[in-house]
Amino acid sequence: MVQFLRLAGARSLCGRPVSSLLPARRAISQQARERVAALSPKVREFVDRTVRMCQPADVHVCDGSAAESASLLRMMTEAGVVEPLPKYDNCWLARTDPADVARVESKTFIVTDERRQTVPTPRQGVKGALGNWMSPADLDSAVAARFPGCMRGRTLYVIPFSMGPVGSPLSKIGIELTDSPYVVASMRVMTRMGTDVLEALGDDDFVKCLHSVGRPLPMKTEPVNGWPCNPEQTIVTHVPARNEIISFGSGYGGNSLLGKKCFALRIGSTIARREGWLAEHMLILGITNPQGEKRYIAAAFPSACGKTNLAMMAPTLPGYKIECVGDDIAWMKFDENGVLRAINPENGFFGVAPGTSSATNPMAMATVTANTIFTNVAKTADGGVFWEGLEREVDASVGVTDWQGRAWTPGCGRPSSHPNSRFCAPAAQCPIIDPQWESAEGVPISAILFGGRRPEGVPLVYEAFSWRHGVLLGAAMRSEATAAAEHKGKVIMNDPFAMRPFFGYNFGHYLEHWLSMSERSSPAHLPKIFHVNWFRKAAGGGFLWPGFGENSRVLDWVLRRVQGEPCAQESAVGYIPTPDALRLEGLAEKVDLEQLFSLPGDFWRREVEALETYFAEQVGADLPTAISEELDALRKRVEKLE
Ligand code: GTP
Ligand code: SPV
Ligand code: MN
Repeated sequence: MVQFLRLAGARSLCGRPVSSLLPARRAISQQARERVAALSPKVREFVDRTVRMCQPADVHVCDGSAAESASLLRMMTEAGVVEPLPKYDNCWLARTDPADVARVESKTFIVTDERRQTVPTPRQGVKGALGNWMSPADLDSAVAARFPGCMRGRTLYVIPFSMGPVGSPLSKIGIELTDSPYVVASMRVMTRMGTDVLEALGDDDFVKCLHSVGRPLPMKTEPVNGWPCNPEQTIVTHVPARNEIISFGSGYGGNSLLGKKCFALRIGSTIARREGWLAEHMLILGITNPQGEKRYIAAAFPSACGKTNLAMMAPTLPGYKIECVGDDIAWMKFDENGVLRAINPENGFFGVAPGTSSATNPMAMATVTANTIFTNVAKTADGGVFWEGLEREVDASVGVTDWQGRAWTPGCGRPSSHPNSRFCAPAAQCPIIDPQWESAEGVPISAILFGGRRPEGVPLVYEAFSWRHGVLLGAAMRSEATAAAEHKGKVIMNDPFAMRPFFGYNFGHYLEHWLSMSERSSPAHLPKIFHVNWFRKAAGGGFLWPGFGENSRVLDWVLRRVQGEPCAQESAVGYIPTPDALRLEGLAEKVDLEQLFSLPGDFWRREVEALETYFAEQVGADLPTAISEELDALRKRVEKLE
């Protein structure tokens, strides 16, 4: 049984967490020393080095057990960091400091000797928007300015975790050292974590992940909402050459659950480039048609653009079945037969709460009723959760407390939940989790979708003419800004491959890597590439397409294309469905197909121009010739549009 020596006795006095008042301890307990001594020499060296620098009061090596998690959650409850939600089974609510609610792209860096390894050289006078570079020397000073003594009075947790099923040839192991028990509880949901990972690791190398909330005890000022963080000093850094991640100051989401965006995408994409595979911001779903034929599809949409929803979709088209492999990240590799095999490296869903309801995503709703940690949602007086989108199914008259702990009533003028509030739930609980979701060799991918929020001009679906054209579709992705990062307003932003915040290396080199992938396959096996847009709006403002379960109609067309059905016609942007090819029978409301598929010439000429400018300003000399040739060809095709 685990013991949380110092904080176990901390009780909340008048709502004030006592933990912050405890004096720093000098010595690490004997028990902790023994557990650290039992680690492999490489892990021990990492822990020892971190203990010397961060000076925690104690060290706890996580075993990943349910008892350990329960004990941590109890301790956090007593300290006022989380509270139980008695309406459900083992569910918890955390409220953060309102200054720590999303990923911080502006404070995220990739560390390489040369700037150009990390980012293309933007045109002079233009600010680069494809990631931030930091030199190794600057990283050293950033670490020296933040980490010494940063865990004083706190426990350092050692989290051994596997991205991907433990032991799969496609999986990778990391060790996260953190002073946040919330991170431990969340990592247990999001990754395979614990003693069996240490056993699988043996003496091998691993991705080193160091995280601190950056608030040693005693704290000089009380944390807001009992959530320690250090927004002024926040920094999220990655060193591909050393497979190392160092994150300071934020306890939230991708800033602190380091297996997710930091490892699985940023460091992951650099490993993938070296080893010849792809680490992508993509959902993976299985789809079975009425004839019983099953295929797998991967899809890249930017943050908060519908990956979780599509991955768990309840299809309205009769006879179809959707099963979920993953909702956020795909690691994909062509096998010896040229088939693209994908695994979901994660073990849970860290999904956007607002908008999730029994009407839009019943499978997600069924997933989050047990063993789930909610962050920054509202709660009801009867111990349940509430957020925007649940108005029809949760009785708000019982009394609602908003995500900042204030009384909330419908129509009061402010949202009950933060727009980037999240649920963190075990994937295995999803009622439609795919039987192959933990398959060691991965599932075979037949189609790749790219998409985003495009209120104007971009049709519901179109298919790339070729792999090369498909790579342009990914490179040309744009979308309305979202609440998942620190952007303001609804501006249309370039978000190539939905990876702009997550590239681990120069985007131009990433494009070369994608282009080269077709050589690993054959026309019979190479996935077809599509672009989708559920978010086109009518002149009046409403969405032209009902979305959610109705997106099965688009997947039906995609599947028929994969099977070689001639249900497509050429357009300026790619193949689009022939008239009547899209199955619309049974739709509750009539859809204006003409508007949904129209290709306004002015819009597309502006779009191509904007892309030319973007590539010239942002990618410059690193843009592969194949991509500029594809864009030239698109320009010629849209010149003829009315
Ligand atoms: P991250 O976890 O940030 O990567 O986001 P995500 O891509 O998984 O997005 P998610 O599925 O959580 O959807 C985000 C928002 O888009 C929610 O508010 C959904 O209700 C909304 N949404 C998802 N699918 C559709 C759709 O087909 N049509 C419309 N109109 N909205 C959708
Ligand atoms: C995203 O922003 O794409 C997310 C949430 O999935 S986070 O883990 O914070 O990156
Ligand atoms: Mn995401």
